[in-house]
Amino acid sequence: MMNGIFTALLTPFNDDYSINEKSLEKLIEFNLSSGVNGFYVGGSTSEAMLMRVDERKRLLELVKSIVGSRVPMIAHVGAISTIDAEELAVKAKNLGYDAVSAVAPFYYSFGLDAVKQYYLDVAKSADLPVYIYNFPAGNGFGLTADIAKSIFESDSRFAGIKHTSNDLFAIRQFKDSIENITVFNGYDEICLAGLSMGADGAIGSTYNFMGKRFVKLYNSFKSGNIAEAEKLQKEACEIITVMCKYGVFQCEKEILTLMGIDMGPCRKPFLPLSDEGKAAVKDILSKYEF
Ligand code: MN9
Repeated sequence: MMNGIFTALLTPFNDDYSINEKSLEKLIEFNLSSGVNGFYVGGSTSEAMLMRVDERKRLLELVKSIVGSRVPMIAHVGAISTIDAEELAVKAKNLGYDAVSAVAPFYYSFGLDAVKQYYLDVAKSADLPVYIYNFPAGNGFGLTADIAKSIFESDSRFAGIKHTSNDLFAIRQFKDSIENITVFNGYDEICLAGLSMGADGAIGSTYNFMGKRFVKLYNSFKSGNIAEAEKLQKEACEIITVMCKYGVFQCEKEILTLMGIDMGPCRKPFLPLSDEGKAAVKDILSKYEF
């Protein structure tokens, strides 16, 4: 069973938007030294939806070759097209990933039966534990405990859910209606709340530079030091509030670049960080310790 803090890994790009392999290695080593418990590779944070399938496969390959077997790794393989998701799932399996995850197919407002079939196809192709990526704000499909239960009953490979939603009650319902399920909290700004509703861990983008803080928060929560966990969450929320204002991924890349890991730009149509955003990031770096 997986648990703890998993970094949803960013993808450093060169100025021509190709993957910056040197920075990727630095970013991974920095995260491992921060004590994170695993990596979620090729998800929203990696800008996977702005990459071609061959680039997504290359990213999975690069990350696995750098990390090896040091921590568990989940490959996100979700795509609008089942064929693409299956191809990525096979790649993840062949590379030795521990599990796959997939966002529901989007854009065409697929019906529930189509979504279920997509998940079954992904599970069969991957032949690995599958984590459903529930991200209703991003793709319009909201997973309920009833739907999750019917998917989990259809194939024993379903292992968990990455729950990127503010519906905290749903975490409790997933945990209580499906035996042995692993639930990861998805919004870092409510990490502690998610843990207190039964989440086994958290997967998030801000852990790229705040891994140490959230590992400490997780350990504090587990050992019953709630005051410490609340303090860590409160400060993280102050930081994330600023990031949400100027662009979460752009701010994360800027912070890490200032910390010495050249992260480059986000892919278009993401806009570059504004001058005001850059100043706000500098201010964050001067106020908090990472
Ligand atoms: O992977 C991330 N979700 C998305 C999880 O980016 C959609 C979160 O870590 C958020 O970036 C973060 C800021 O809202 O909580």
